[in-house]
Amino acid sequence: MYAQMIESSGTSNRDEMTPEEAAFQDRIDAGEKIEPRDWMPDGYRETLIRQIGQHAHSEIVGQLPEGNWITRAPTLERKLILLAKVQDEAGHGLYLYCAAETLGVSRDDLTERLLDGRMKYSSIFNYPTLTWADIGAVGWLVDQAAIMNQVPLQRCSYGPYSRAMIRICKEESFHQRQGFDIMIKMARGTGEQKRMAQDALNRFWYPALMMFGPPDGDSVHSARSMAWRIKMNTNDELRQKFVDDVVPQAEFLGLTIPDGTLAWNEERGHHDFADPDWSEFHDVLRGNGPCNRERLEARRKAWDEGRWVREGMLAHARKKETAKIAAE
Ligand code: FAQ
Repeated sequence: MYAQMIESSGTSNRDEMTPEEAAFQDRIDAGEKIEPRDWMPDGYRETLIRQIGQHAHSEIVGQLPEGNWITRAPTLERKLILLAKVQDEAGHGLYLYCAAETLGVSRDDLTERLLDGRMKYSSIFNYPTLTWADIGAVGWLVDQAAIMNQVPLQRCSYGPYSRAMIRICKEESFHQRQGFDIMIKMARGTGEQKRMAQDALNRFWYPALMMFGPPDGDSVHSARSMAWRIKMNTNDELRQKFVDDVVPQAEFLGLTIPDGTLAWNEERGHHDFADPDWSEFHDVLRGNGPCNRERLEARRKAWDEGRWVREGMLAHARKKETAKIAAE
């Protein structure tokens, strides 16, 4: 099916390519990395800016639902671990903004595109973290979904993005483990703790499935992005892999995935499962999720209140540069 979509998008139709585009596609097909100074089609550059920028915004906005629990973590050890995790997410955002900057877009521009609605961040961060068990569910499910998507991206065609992914994936693995560890404690704790763990799974299951994007038939960018190796798998392939991995983990925890249709399909060698409510997904993307307004407002406030720092840093850098030129 994907071969057909790529064909119909014209991406792999060599007859329609300019000699430069054909040579570029040959490099991609040979598994070469594209570096910032290399020639690239405008569409390749724009797709990368969109995906990397959206990814960077997700890491930064993703700090908000977890940051919300730093002061309320149940022990000092949990507080330290959560603090380190949230700090890692900030670092991931910065690596990714740097990777996007190599494509000729500034961080200010990317942030403005986010704040005025031209760019998105992951739908998952528009859901609230209501209890401590939600922090476990975010690490277990959200980080696991993020890893599932990002491990293949380590092999993507754009050098700076693939290298950023290598470092990010190492840290995400630790994040997933800390989430699963919280879930083990909660699921094996008191009856009330186990109920909280189940409730967190109930609320995060379908939003986690939505992280992989719309079903393949509705994914507007997949065919082109896969031909360019900006994306390595389809949305449905990764969603299936996630479900297959998480089912035994939920069994280990003694928790029930909130999907009555979930069953192992011997013929396919995969689990059958129910789709999320895609109308909810599109509604969240349109800005109508439970926390969309709150999240954007927090980003806007941080951006406005940080203006004096950015201006101060710039003035300092300019002064140093002027002094350097004068001394030469
Ligand atoms: N949320 O044609 P496709 C993390 C949009 S990092 C919002 O399939 P594509 C770390 C899509 O942009 C999580 N929008 O799009 C962490 C497009 O709209 P546009 C983020 C979504 O790009 C953990 C439209 O729908 N990871 O969690 C979503 O080929 C814990 C059509 O969709 C990345 O960004 C969505 N879920 O595939 C932090 C990984 N799905 O732009 C803190 C890199 C789709 O035309 C705590 N990104 N859309 O207006 C990707 O791999 C891809 O961009 C996909 C979407 C797979 C997300």
